Amino acid sequence: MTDQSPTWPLAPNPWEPTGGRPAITIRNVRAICTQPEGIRLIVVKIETSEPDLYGLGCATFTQRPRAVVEAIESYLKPMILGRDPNDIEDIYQTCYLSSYWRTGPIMNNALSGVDQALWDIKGKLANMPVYQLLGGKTRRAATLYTHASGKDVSEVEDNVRALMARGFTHIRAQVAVPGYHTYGTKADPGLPIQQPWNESAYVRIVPRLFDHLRTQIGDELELLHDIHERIQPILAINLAKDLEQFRLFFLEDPFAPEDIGWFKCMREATPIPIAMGELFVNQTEWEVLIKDRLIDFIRVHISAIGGLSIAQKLAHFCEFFGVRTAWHGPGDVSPVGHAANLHLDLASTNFGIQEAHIFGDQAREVFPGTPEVHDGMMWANDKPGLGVDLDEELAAKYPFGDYELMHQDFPPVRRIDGSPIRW
Ligand code: CS2
Ligand code: MG
Repeated sequence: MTDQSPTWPLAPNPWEPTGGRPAITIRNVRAICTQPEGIRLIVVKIETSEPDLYGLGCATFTQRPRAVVEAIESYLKPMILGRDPNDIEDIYQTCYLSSYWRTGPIMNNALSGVDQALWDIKGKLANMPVYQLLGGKTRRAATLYTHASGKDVSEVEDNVRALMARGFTHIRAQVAVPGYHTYGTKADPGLPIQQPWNESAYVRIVPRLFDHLRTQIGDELELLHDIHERIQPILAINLAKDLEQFRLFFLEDPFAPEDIGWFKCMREATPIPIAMGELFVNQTEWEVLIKDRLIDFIRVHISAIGGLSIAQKLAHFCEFFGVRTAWHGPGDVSPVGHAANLHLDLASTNFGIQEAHIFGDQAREVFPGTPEVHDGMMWANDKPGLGVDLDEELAAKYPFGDYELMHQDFPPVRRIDGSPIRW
């Protein structure tokens, strides 16, 4: 660990009298990379001048991790060394504005790592869990949805039943389109690395899946589905109309961020509840959808929009328009990031649902304090701050793999004629 304190004050607080020094200062900022489950995660650790007082924040952009690490180490760290970790809002704004060109998943994730770590520190200083700082609990725990998939409708049904037996009340169902690589289902090892895709086959099979699930399982279970922006906008509208009869809890990402102009057409065509936003990175993308009440759930990836500070503002903005929260919670959000989601869920009146990723033992050992999941809900552990720690020695045992092979995790998806489409 490098002690940076001799370099103080690199960035003094503008309101400190000349020569004044805040009682506590940031003395080191590090980006820690680990992949205990084979998914690349980045966590920022901010160390302070107080012995043993540090904070952790999620900065995971799994597809471009090296760029995020560089942004943290070369640009944000020099700007915040020596500053008072209490000044979250000012540090957020200073970092945000400092590049002149703002937002984007790289800079936002870097900023989120810093921002969440500062909330973690503030919680520890106050001796309170972060949800207390955000306004206090308005629910016991966060209701979760998790994922069931399968190679055909009966395999999906079996997996749905298994999750129901574990207490889940909300389940996202995805079925493989035979012969094609289908988002949300296990990859078929027989298919080539250039993933073939057929959107007409997909929109035919999905209504059959939900017909099957409603017939076999009944009406009580809350069902969800993710289109993952994989089809033409007009096909998404037709699919939504076909699915209306199955009363989904929500239909996710029917359009790509580039196609937000289509949401008005969707609303006019069908009352199906819509969740949107995991690819959003700035306010111009979500503002109109919320204020015109064109979506029902905001689903941003909190680290991709810049962290907890902006996510809380977004949650409050949504509250005024009757839009609920459904923060993105896949395996490429670290346990620290899941805890940040959870603290905001607990404190938000307009919480809707939380996407769950069930971490295995390895990840839980690397991240002691990872939120518990039981009875279909996620529970905070009530420790000060975000409540999640990082065992650095263990984390180092799961280094990132070969970057050149990264395309194997996210290979290009192509139409049958070979042309590329959105992932
Ligand atoms: C997703 C993710 O959780 C979701 O709804 O759409 O699985 C997404 O594909 C990944 O986060 C991409 O890295
Ligand atoms: Mg999704």
